Amino acid sequence: MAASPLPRLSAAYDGAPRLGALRPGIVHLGLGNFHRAHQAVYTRAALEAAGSGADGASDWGIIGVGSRSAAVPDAMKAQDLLYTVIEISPEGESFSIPGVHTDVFTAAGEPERVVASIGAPETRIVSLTVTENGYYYSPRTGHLAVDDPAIQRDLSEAARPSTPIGQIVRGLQSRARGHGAPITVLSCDNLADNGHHTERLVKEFASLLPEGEAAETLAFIERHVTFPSTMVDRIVPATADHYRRLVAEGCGYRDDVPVPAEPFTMWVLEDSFAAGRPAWEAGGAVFSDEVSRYEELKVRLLNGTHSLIAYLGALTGAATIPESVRQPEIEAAARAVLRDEYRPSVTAPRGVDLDAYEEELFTRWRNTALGHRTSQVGSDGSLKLRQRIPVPALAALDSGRAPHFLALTAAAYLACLAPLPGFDPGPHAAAMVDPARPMLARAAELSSSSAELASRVLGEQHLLGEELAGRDEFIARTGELLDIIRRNGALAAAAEAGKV
Ligand code: CS2
Repeated sequence: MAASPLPRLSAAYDGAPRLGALRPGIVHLGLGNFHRAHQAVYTRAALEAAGSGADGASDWGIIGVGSRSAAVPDAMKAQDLLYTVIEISPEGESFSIPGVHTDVFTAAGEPERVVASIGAPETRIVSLTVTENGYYYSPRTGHLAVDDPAIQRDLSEAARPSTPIGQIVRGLQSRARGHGAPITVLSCDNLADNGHHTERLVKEFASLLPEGEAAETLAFIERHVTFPSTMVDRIVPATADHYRRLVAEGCGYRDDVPVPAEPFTMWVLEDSFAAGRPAWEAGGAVFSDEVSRYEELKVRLLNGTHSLIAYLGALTGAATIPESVRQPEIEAAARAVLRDEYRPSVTAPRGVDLDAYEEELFTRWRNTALGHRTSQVGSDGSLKLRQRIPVPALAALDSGRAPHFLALTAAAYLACLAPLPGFDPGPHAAAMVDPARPMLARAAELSSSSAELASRVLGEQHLLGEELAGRDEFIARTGELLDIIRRNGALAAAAEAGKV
């Protein structure tokens, strides 16, 4: 006899965790797993704490805007906009349903609606998780990529913008022309100084509008828009069938788009909101005047070390971060890069103990139940590494120290992503997605040695920014370590990197 199909999440839902008459106050760009397991969970806690639980009303519901793929929006719509967050620790799983979205759609499908939603008077926050890739800035200058065809199109075609910066400016422009109500733009991406960075790009885009429009929009931004910086942290893998099965077994319903996440979660924000905010502190968010310190700490110690673990691991055949970091040579390299090369470049925020922070990171990375994939962390390295490596590498070089393990990170990245004759980086490296692949393939084709490849990619192509492009000793060390990886493997390079 065929097993009877499980009820859908929406049908099985008894309504208990459902918030009352929820009204949208936030438009969120980037309906990925990270947003769904982070901001949505904090918002849930805020709404419950505000007494808007089962029967109350609340004005901080979220309109979730996906970029292209309709898969998550469609699945959420089929489930009454609900989905499950599975918190996964070695001790077991726990399940929760944030239920804070009031609508979801895709920007590619309904571009006018993105502008209208950001422009609506009831919208008081527009938040973003669009990844490093979504900001359309030149890594060389940090300024808006004005020559990018997508930015050009968004500048000439007002109604249907496709880039997040274009969408935000067009939305702000409609506020400026219409009701004039204030709004906060809240970047939640892993970028240094993400608030100021976003503010700069928004203003640069606005200043390129036709003269009168530019002046009107910029004046509105100056007076009525704030851009708080934030530090976001939670390891959130991609959804896979395994997680759908966990929900079916643990909850007895079918959820097509559950989100797995580690138990750890952290959110630090500047408290400068132009039109109010949910009481996110109810979910543990911290409002601080030291956000940039938290952000540097996180982007370097966590994300930077994570990249090294991902690339070395992938090269050794490790599918996941825990499989990678349990290899003694990789753990030793991770500790060395974190302690000796990232740590000297940060100042601990008040009350943060860096030794404890480091130990907690290793505990998080060892979470085998979560199975965060090396190919996921290794993807988009050409954009991520620029946020992680250059500042600490330059600081080390300037103080006379050679950052061997930062060079090893760059070398392991090249070994994974650049097609090298006679070298197979394995399936996990092959699964990494990166917009720089064509550039790396060309550079590999033109290079007859590891040293030459390192010099083309870091020197000529500025993979790690302009300043590091001029530091020959860093580039030469990257080439040497790449050569060791090609000849003797990633573990040998990890073991040898520090022995100079
Ligand atoms: C990771 C991050 O993919 C990556 O580059 O380092 O996604 C990391 O898991 C999160 O930033 C943790 O907050």
